[in-house]
Amino acid sequence: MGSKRKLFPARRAAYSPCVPHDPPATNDDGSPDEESGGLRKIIHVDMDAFFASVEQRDNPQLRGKPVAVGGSSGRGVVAAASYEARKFGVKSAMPSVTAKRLCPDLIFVKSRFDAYREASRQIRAVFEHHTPLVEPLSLDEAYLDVTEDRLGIGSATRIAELIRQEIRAKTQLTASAGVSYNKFLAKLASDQNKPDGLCVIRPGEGAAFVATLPIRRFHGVGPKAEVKMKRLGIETGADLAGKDIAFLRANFGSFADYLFRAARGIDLRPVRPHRIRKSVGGERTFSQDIGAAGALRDTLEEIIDIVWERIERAEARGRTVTLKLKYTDFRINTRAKSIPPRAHSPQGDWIEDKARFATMSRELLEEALPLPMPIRLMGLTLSNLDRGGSGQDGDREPPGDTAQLSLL
Ligand code: DCP
Ligand code: MG
Repeated sequence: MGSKRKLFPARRAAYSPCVPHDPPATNDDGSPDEESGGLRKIIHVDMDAFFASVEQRDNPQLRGKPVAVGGSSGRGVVAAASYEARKFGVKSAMPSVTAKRLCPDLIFVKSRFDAYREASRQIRAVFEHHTPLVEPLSLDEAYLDVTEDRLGIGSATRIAELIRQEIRAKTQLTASAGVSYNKFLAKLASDQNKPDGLCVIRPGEGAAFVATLPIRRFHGVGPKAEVKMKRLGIETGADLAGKDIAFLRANFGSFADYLFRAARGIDLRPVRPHRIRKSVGGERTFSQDIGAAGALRDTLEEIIDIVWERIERAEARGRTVTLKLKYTDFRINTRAKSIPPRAHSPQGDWIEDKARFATMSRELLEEALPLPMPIRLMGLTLSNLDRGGSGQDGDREPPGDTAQLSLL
């Protein structure tokens, strides 16, 4: 989710048949739909400008104004931007200084994770009310399989509308939902009519929907892959669908099979309510190699900030910090530090605050100095995670992602 790209007006213009109706589990003649890959009814729910909306809800003075959640200092990054701020181009993961330049009236607000967690618990209760098959991806989004819903409502579209209403009633926040017959399409659909929107993609419509999309909207296609695809003449889903599997394998290796299916709107992954996350982390590749101790320390601080935010968002608690360095000759060096489990404490002993995480990270770097040569990449990971002590959410993993995500 971290690298989300928001181009709402363009997307809406590109595809608009999102009339509320339900994806049937079968074709008109009653036969199972090939493309539906198992007749599921999937909803993806994603809160609108989540952290920023919570702040606007709790402080009326912020309503209707451009708001960014995050630090405004030199090294700060925007975690969330209100829709008023997005009109100026402000978005998640943008350096705060850039955001301020784009929108001089931008109001920066410090994050309050307790409030976000509380809202997250409320929305999950709404989801669980309708189905036990809930796969949270982060505090503010989840996949739901409502093929057989608890209340026997039957219509996935109706359930999605009810969920949006219930969320609004319980949290005074708005959610967008996508309804379709697989996870890939449901997630694309929830993004389609944001904010406060609903979009339904029925069996048979997936391929046409995907054809219109810029390839950047395909989950997993980051800025680098985008550049490469454009060089190969692939700008949209239709361009991608026009390439055969041999071409895709030659150019994208193991990513090819996913791309081939995605370009046809096919995704067979089930909704998995209990995904086990092994680690949370992030890494940064530099445009110029770094060797000086001062620059290394500064970079580490940036990575600490971003990774800790990610840890909080994932509600993860872990015991081991790992520092990864990739040298200019591509050799990788990792060093780790752990807090020993404390047998007499029911909770064990976890790295529970940022200060401790930061201290352990700094110690790891100091122990590595001086480096034998400059590095091209630095990363931090928290692992040895809590498996359930703090509640149901600590061990969930983001969608189909590797546990570690690139920072940029
Ligand atoms: N978040 C973050 N850093 C990022 C991206 C997101 O801290 N790089 C946090 C803040 C967001 C929350 O996660 O409010 C949810 O992320 P989303 O990508 O769903 O973005 P929003 O909910 O803010 O906006 P949207 O309406 O586009 O979903
Ligand atoms: Mg969101």
